[in-house]
Amino acid sequence: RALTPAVGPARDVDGFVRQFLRELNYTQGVPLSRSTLNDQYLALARTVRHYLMQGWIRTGKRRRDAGDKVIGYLSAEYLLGRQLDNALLAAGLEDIAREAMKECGLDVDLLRSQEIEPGLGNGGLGRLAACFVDSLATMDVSCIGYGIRYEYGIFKQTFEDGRQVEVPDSWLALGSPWEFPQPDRAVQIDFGGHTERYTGDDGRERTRWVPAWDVQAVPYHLLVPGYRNGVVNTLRLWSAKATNAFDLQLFNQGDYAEAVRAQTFAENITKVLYPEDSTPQGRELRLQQQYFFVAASIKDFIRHTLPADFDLHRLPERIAFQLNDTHPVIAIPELMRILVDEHDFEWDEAWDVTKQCFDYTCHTLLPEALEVWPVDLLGRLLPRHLEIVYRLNEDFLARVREQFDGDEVRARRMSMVQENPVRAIRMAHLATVAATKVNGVAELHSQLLRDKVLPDFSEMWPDKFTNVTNGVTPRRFVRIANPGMSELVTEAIGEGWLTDLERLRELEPFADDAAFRERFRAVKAGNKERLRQLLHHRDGIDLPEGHLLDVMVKRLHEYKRQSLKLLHVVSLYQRLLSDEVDPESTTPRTVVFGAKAAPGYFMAKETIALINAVAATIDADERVAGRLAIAFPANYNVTLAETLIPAADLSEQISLAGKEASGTGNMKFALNGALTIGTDDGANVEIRQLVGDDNFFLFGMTEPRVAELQAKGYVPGDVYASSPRLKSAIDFLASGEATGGDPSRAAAVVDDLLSSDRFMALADFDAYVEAQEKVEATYADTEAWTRSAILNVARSGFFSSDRSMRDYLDRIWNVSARS
Ligand code: 26Q
Repeated sequence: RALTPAVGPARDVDGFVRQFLRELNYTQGVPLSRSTLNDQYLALARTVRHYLMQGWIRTGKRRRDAGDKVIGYLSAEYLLGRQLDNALLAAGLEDIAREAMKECGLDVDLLRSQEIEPGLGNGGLGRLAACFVDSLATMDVSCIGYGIRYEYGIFKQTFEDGRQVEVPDSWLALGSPWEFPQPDRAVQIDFGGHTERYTGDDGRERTRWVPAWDVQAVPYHLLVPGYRNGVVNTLRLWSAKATNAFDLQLFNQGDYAEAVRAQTFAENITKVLYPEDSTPQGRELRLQQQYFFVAASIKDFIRHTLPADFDLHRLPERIAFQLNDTHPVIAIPELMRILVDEHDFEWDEAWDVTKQCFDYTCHTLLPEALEVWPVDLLGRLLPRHLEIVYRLNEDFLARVREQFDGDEVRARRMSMVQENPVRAIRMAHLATVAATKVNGVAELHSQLLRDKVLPDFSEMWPDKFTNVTNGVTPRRFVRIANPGMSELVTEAIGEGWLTDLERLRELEPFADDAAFRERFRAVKAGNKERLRQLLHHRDGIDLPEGHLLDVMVKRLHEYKRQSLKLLHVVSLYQRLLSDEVDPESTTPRTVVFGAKAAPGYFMAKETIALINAVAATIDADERVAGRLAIAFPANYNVTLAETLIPAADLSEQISLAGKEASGTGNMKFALNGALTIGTDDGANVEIRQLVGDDNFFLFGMTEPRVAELQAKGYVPGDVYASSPRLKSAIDFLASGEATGGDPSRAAAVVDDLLSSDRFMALADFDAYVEAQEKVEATYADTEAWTRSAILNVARSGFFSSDRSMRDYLDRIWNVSARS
């Protein structure tokens, strides 16, 4: 009998039904007639999983046999979104599954909507990681995504009296059909204790780490299927488990409860995702998470993925670890420790290997977002790693002094150790020194990274720095999210564009085809209808029909300037209430907000409450009914994005220039035929260059202008005093007229804008309103608008994450794709 991997169920409706019923009966343990929707969803998910297993087994074998270099993507976050839709698409089983469910008297769409998305990330960075692993599988590149299996992902947002209330997201509660636990491949992770010097058998002075406690890291693997290519890569997510189920000492002393408590302590490490994405607090548990998952990943790679007795001097031939921001940077001293302390490498030899194994991607420009770890904390948790970082820093600073004539000021600036306000390790400096390549995530960001964030480093190593502009996966964000448009595109230009997105260019001539424009509009109208249905059922929100749909969805942060959008809404409201304009002459508009605030971020939470209060006021005001509406559905997530983005007409990308590293939502909107109103920031710059100025509403200060204004001293009160429209909007807000007569609702946000306005929303207000007037004028010309929308789609193929991955392969990993 040939011991080949299982072939999976037959790829027809019959085979699918059979497997589905088997899953329902034997795994869920219920007959169809007694099964709940959740039973049916789980059985369906497991059925689809069956079809992927052969691909997973074969892919693994092929990669091991070939000894391929692996991309080890190290990311604390993967914001995956629902798995079933993507698995069905990748496996080419959508039609079969639909038919099969129908034969069972079930509705595949209803079952799909049962899935709770694994929200194992905060926002852009986590979603980017999910897009990247999708693209690498589709391009048949060997990649293992390493991360954390948080028991609770990003919180579920609810509103109480318009204020954000966080509810834990128990995505595992109803069963997790997509993961495979591998408890037999658990590894031990050490923490705490102290270090000791000793003399080895060979007479050499050595160091050993004597840890104080440890936990087990249990891997769970998830499938990452390529698009219709039979490739299935792996995501390895680590879960913490107590090493000894019971502390026997305590147990024997009769303190059973204390013994169990110790277990809980260890298992806390992967309990919850930190819901912060911009001003990280130096929390001990967060550092534990970071070390926990990178130490487990490196150990696992060396022990289980590399052949036994592999010569670690050749490690860089087999792995390129990509550091997704600084969150996994503790991997650098960890690899040094393994090579020097456990494998007897000389220091310089170990450093040479380590440097070749890491590349670093920076995702921010905000100084407060750069991670630093206080040395007392690091020393307590990872004493050996702190020593290693100190030694690396000494060597590094010696080089700096040598190269720059003992320039002490420069050495202090570049040091991996910050002295004030507390002694702490600058993770970005450590990453930059170690990495072979350092990249930013959009052209402008990479430029600013070189010139402003890490100028000394780019002077020292100009070739180390590069750019890779972000991208998004067209499988999820075009094909799954927008089936109507996908079909239309295929009809127009044929198949193949989904894995070669630049081919969307072939749509350009269709922008001038009136019949095509008509159909394109019909698709958009259908998408809006789908959104109306969803918001009605999901949130009890009834969107008006026939409005310009103006969408701002992203994390709530001052630099992204939701407050600027809100001021514009208030100004529109005022215009409708004034006698100066005939309401009938204005463009009916619905503004949709979606945003989660970090739970401890006061101003962000105040902004949410204010938006909700203004929305309620406008909603209750008969005078503007049919002309202006604000909707703020709670709990914006990947799943909502998939329905919201394809329905949008206008994409709001209005961060202060120089603050948004890239943005990726901006790309999703353009690819779905929304026009962008945006600042010269992040990837907006490249979107505008590609789609053309005529098809993009640019406004606001450029980054150099922002820097200039900052330097000369920005006074928001002066802007307020000199712009009548702005003054009027702010006064209106402050008076409580936009918040149901309650001025206290607006106080915190208004006070902040008038007194500090760190992100210069007021300075860009007039330009923003003018650009919005251009939006209205263009929207009034339906054909011109549709033409622009089509051109946005046709010219945004560059923003496929397949292209991003090709750039990483060429510029950073020196690996080639098979397709
Ligand atoms: C770090 C330490 C402790 C706690 C939290 C964090 C933390 C977690 C998440 C810090 C930052 C993040 C996420 C950052 C992020 O999403 N950045 C975004 O990355 C996108 C992908 O490159 C860009 O498009 C966005 O511009 C950028 O804001």
